[in-house]
Amino acid sequence: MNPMASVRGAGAMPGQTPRLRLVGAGAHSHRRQPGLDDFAPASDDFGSQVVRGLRQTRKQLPCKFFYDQRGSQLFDRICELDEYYLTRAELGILGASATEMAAALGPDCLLVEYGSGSSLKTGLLLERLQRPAAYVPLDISREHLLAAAGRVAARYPRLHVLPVCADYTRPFSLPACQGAARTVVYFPGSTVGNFEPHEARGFLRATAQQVGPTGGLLIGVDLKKDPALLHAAYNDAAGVTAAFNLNLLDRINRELDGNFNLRQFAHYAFYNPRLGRIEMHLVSIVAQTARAVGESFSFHDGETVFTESSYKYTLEEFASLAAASGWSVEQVWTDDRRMFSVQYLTVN
Ligand code: AVJ
Repeated sequence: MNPMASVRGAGAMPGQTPRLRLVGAGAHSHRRQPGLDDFAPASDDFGSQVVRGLRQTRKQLPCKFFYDQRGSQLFDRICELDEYYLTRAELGILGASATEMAAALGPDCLLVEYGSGSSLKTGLLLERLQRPAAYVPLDISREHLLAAAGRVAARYPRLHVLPVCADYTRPFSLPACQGAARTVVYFPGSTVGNFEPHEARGFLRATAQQVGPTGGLLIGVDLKKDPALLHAAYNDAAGVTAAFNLNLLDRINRELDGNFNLRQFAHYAFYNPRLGRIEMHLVSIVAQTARAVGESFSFHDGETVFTESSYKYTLEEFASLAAASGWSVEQVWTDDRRMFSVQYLTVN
């Protein structure tokens, strides 16, 4: 499938001006594809980070590399699991309160979604926004991004959809958009939990810079709760989370000429109450050596590769994190079981 066809899939015929406006290349983007602002890191970035992570005494791999096409598909399946309460709770909050959220964001806002993935939650919000200036889905997975941008554009033919392929932890510029009253970053899914607290502060400060003094941030934040519920959410019975975690090694095999034996690694996730985070690891269940990027990496029996942190916050903890990073929490919405929160922050 030609992704452009789907991005332009708002009914435009050849020679006709598409109703979907695809403009605004940022200063440093690479136009690998027309209509896409592409800041995606070159693939050697993956290789060098894998080598760096696996050379350490405590081996680790950055969780952003989970989201290749296969990983993004597995993540979508995670969101449908019984045990993975996060997505359902967040969708419930949006369903109940999207009108209030849209009112908080105000008219003519430029909505930028970080890590848009399949843009599943966005419709609820987009439908209630008053004259949105544009929707900018931003994701590291180019194929997933373009497919989702195409679906949003087809569903809302009058909306400007301006996809940006970027790693939002690296510098990038937003597409120019005239007539926007404010820029609001939408960061759902509690992905902020993947950052170490000091990284979260850095990210929040950078986001405040990105949106400017009139900007806002609508963010999903998972809350502290019974560790048994947290544990189950990352150890689903169907093994989808395990497949998601192991896909990282498979991706190394596919893209970096690796020879990891996936049957000799196990998914291992647990809640660390002292640090208030889920830790996800891949445990080597035998002593072994694997190769990738032309290097070899040895593992002791029981040695782990740390693949993801998912921090959980209390409302108070998150408010003080925000305050330390240039933001004020304006409004908080939660589900009745207080599992999850969606929060609207404005720049101080
Ligand atoms: C998308 C980062 C929020 O931490 O819950 C799901 C990713 N990892 N299951 C999370 C994830 C394992 C997810 N975030």
